Amino acid sequence: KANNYDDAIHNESFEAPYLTKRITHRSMIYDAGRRKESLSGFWSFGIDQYDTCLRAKWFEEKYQDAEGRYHPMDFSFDEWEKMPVPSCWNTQRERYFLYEGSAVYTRTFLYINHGEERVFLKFGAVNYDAKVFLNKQYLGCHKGGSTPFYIEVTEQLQENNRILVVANNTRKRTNVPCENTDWFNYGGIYRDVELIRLPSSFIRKFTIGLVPDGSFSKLAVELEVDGPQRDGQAIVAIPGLELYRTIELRDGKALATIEAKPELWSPDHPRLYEVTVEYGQDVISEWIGFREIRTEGQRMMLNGQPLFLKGISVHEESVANGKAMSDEEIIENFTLAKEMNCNYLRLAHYPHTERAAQIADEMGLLLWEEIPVYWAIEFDNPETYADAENQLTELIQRDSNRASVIVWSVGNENADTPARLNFMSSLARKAKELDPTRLVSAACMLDHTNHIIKDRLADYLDVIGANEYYGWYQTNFDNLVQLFDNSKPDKPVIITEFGADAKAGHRGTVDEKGTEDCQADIYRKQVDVLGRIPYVQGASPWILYDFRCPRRLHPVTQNYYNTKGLMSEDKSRRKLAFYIMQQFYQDK
Ligand code: GCB
Repeated sequence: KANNYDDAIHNESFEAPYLTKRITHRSMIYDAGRRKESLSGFWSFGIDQYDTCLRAKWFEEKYQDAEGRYHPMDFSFDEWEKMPVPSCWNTQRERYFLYEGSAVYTRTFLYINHGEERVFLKFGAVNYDAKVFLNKQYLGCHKGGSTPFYIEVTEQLQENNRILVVANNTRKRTNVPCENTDWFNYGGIYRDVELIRLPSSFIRKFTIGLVPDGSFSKLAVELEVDGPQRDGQAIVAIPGLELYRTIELRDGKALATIEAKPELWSPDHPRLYEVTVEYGQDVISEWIGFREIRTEGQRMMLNGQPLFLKGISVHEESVANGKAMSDEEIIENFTLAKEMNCNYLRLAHYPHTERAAQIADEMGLLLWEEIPVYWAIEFDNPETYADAENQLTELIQRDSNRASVIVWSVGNENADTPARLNFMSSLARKAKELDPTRLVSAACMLDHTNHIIKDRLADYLDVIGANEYYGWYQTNFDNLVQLFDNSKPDKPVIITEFGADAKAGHRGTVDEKGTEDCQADIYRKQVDVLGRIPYVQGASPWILYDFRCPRRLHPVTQNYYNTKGLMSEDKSRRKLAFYIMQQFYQDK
């Protein structure tokens, strides 16, 4: 009783005030092109279904006796099983495959100061709610399952450290996404955990990009520093352009325009330049491409030239690793997209790893990046909005220098209600405010009663994303032609989704649902129509390969997979429709 253990354990609302401190985009650090130190590897791991760690404050490690035993003897971190970080617990142990809830991760690590003055912890992503403790102290809680977060730990670090994370992937109505999605809800710390060592004053934000004025001759640079040295000079160097510029910072900020004529980045010519920025002791050095994306009436323009987006949608998933995809798996996906003659991918339905955009920069693929404002979000809940806006901000800041990224999508298939319009138009405005150089879009639901592209959100978008399943969910295919005849958009339309389920190798007639033949027939009809509509400026059919989905119970054609892929889930088999897209894009 002396330690209040009973009180804690019986306290139903363990989300006590001490756990409410939030980690948001405000603590982000621009970290591409910086040296980091990995804390990834094997961590002690315990499934904690009843949140006893939080209720009984295991992280305080208070109850250790002289023999090193913990009281009550409900846990022993060092004897726990080991779990690789990054990974999804679902793919690591068969018994955790369907687990949703809290799990505790902890490890010890040594820290030796190398002369740095400030140190930050970076988590690439934890799904969904992450409560972080260092040396028995609560550091904060991050919400959002797919974006990175950062915590300054300068004051808390010692030579011997214990870090502890409670990761909780419980689906909730109030979350973004909410509890119902058409994909698998993986759990865990599934992207890298790293330490970043920095001088007392350092570059917190850095963006560089072509000024989108059609001249292709100016670069805009934005810098923000943190620390006591708020006035000073930064040096921006691009050796490949023989460019070396000093930029003055006033009160921690600088906005500068530099004359430069880089070779333009495009899918056919993914030219990257090494860019270095120095401020005092701090240095960032990374490879960056320069290109311009904009719309002109109903057309998309890349570097001043009309562009048709030959795309495919893709989830962040592999059979072996779930969302914790390796570089090799990302490269494999992008190589398959290229084999299909794609120049573009829609990264659905949440931010994929930052490695995806870095690899797309190198391989020459354009990207649509999205936040999981998916289906029936609590659009009238201000906290849900704050969560969505925070995820959007974290994504935009993370990928601000990736030439491959051309579209920020603020959501997918949400019914056109007043609350939703308010919520998503605010997100669209936010995206524009944070990044006026890229296009803002959303995958809209169409009016399938009157067969017309009609969504009030379209007024706030640069490009209209349109999901349609004519031939599948909308059974009468002919209505697609009607839909295009009825619609008079004043901006480009990208068909963000169309498709049909088909089990790889399952053959039959075009009328038999779930066969490759039926899927291929729908694709044939779709591309025949889409190819003729002038304002349709691209497509990203649903989807490159089959993915896990708890909603898909058909034992023959699905077996807990969404089988709308153009390939089987292990990517070993191309379905007939793969070749139809390949041909369509070759001819386009
Ligand atoms: C959609 C959703 C996507 C689903 C797909 C389907 O419209 O945007 O997430 O997976 O349909 O297969 O039903």
